[in-house]
Amino acid sequence: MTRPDDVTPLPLAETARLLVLTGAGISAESGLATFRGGGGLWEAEPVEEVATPAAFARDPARVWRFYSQRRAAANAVRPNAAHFALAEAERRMGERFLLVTQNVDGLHAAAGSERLVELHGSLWRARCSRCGRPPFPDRRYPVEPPLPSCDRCAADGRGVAYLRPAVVWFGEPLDAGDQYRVTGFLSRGRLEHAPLLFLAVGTSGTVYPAAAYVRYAAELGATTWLANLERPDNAWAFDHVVEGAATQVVPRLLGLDGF
Ligand code: BV8
Repeated sequence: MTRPDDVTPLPLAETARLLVLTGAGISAESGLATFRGGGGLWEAEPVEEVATPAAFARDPARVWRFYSQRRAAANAVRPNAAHFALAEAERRMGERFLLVTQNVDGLHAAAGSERLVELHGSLWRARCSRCGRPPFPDRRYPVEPPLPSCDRCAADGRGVAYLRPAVVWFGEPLDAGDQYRVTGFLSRGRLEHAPLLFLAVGTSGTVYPAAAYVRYAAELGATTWLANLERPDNAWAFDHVVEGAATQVVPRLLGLDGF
């Protein structure tokens, strides 16, 4: 276990490819609650009550109150030094860099990241709970009926279909295209015989399939790092574990301390 002051930069050789996976911990120093641990989101609202399709079918207003609270919280904060360092690393590495986030708060995009996969969707998009229309930008804060509904379903005479946050709930599949971007990036590294590095930041490694990416990367020959405030249950899966706050550790790992 490495301490923040002992952090040495990742060995980012000219041809190295870097995939970074982030979780709620990278947004903690911006002021957003994480999911697990003291004061976590899921303590206040049990997952099965607010982040499953059944919960939405049972009580859509309650689910919208939960997500409207999260939109309000995310709207009130800004990216931190760890978000900005990752955006700078992308600018320097280009297509040899890919950022994959489990977060739905929009802070990576706000920091300038573009080579970004929002694996679990985004707070800032909505979609219809019935028809297959693509997700679209939405910044409203519904908290009680009448809840926002799909104008296309109404126009097609299919009655009221509620809109829902365009996030991936438990029991829902991740977007196949997003998953392919992750596996394609990692396997291309092997084809090019380029050094492959995998860095996870601020995640407890409890939610799948994201929690399994470190093992997939290792099977492809990647060297793996975890930067986390505390040692999570899946720390054993990483070659290197750096214990510390993301704003202290991430810039140093990327060789961007004080950039
Ligand atoms: C699916 C979106 C299949 C909404 C979320 C095995 C294989 C496949 C699936 C499963 C499996 N086992 C179980 C499953 C089912 C399930 C699952 O993984 N359950 C878990 C609980 C066991 N997975 C699914 O349901 C997935 N779907 O598999 O579908 C399928 C296939 C075909 C057809 C039908 C179905 C969908 C999972 C996505 C769920 N949606 N979020 C929303 O955000 O509201 S998950 C939710 O958890 C968030 O996205 C969050 O990001 C994510 C993971 O949590 P973390 O980010 O890690 O956050 P956490 O609080 O846990 O940890 C934060 C860490 O940061 C801590 O360790 C802390 O120490 C650290 N930290 C704190 N401060 C700092 C810090 N670190 C650094 N600096 C700091 N300052």
